[in-house]
Amino acid sequence: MPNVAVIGAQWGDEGKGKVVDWLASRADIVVRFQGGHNAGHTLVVGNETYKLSLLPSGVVRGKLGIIGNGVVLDPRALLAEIDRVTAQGLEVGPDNLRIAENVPLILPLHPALDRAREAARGERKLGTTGRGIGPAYEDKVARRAIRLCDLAEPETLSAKLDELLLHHNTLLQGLGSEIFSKEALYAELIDLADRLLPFAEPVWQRLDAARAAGQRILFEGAQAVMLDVDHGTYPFVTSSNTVAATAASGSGIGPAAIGTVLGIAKAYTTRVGSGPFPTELTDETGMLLGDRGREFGTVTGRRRRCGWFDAVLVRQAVKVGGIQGLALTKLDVLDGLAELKVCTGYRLGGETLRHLPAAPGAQAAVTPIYETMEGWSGSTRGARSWAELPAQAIKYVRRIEELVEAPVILLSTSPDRDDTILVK
Ligand code: 2SA
Ligand code: MG
Repeated sequence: MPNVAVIGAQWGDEGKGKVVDWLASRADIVVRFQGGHNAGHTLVVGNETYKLSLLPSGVVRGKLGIIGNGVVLDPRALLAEIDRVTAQGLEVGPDNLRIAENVPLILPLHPALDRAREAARGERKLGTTGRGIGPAYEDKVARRAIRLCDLAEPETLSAKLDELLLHHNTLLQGLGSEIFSKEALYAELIDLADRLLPFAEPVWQRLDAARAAGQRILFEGAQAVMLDVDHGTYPFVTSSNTVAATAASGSGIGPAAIGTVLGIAKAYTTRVGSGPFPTELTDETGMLLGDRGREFGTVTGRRRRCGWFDAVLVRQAVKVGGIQGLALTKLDVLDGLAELKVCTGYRLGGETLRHLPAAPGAQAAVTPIYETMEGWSGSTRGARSWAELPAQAIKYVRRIEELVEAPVILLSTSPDRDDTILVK
């Protein structure tokens, strides 16, 4: 297996966790390169269910996990997650988890600002996860972020906190929120330093050495292309680049090392949070997909919006995200539906579009052009070979490949890791 990057091809929750887990067993190192604890992966291993947010999925499989510089790291969330999986019997320590020393930190003022802003937006809220992801990336780009390495330099930390608080307390006051005291933040960070610093290192060196030694690296994306800060449904996006190219900049390795790019797509579409969703179903079929697919957010428990497969959107994700092959998940949720619809284009005014335009007004106004396909009556759940699938299900998959212009190379037929069909 060459190196592989796994990214979401829709709006997240495509089932990346399971596919990453499946691939992790064939890799030596698993790297997170963007996002933070807004991500949520559910891994089912035997009788144990792990809910991971920040930890690279490989740690469940005894692989080395790396948190790259492109992530925004909430130290308290990380330590809580480590404690949680430790209680489930896993061992997580500096031997199997390394963190980029230059990773920016999420501090308590970031979720406070995230939530205060969302509240101020009212009806126009973005539907963020409230984890402080956006404000933390803002601080990184504005060059005032506290980074993990700063915890080793108390004087640097103190000076940077002054600058950070000057900025944030002004903002928080303006929003009518509580402000933060430097003393408390400083004391907390110094306190966390002992537990966190043993994980810190220039991870780019380790990745370089791994590459030289022919080790296999798996890059684990979070969120999805349609939530990319450049290529997604802006402003209803997350604050990082989620495309495969970010695997390089977000971990400190060249783009040639990324290897094969695998996109994950559900056999239908879901979205959590606000923003345009052309194929959304607000009727009984939408409810059915949500109930059968158990469409609730891993992190926040929010009910996900559901709709038909949007081939225009996934095709766009394939192109801008650099996706070379797709893993299609949750096909079984469509079992037994008499008829299926697939969106093959949009109508806007008198025009037919084969892409999602960038302007928010246009994104909200497009209406889907559907192709209707016959459903299948048999079950695809738990199928482990192509031969076990109903003929109509195979037709559906083949049609998706044609429309999105990428081959389906993996098919996942249940949350169980072994219920996976390698198509080619
Ligand atoms: P944020 O918090 O600033 O990243 O939110 C901005 C938008 O990005 C969306 N977003 C997500 N969408 C789907 N899944 C995500 N992670 C969790 C999961 C979601 C959960 O994997 O289950 O538990 O609710 C995720 N993270 C961010 C978010 O909904 C906003 O639209
Ligand atoms: Mg998720």
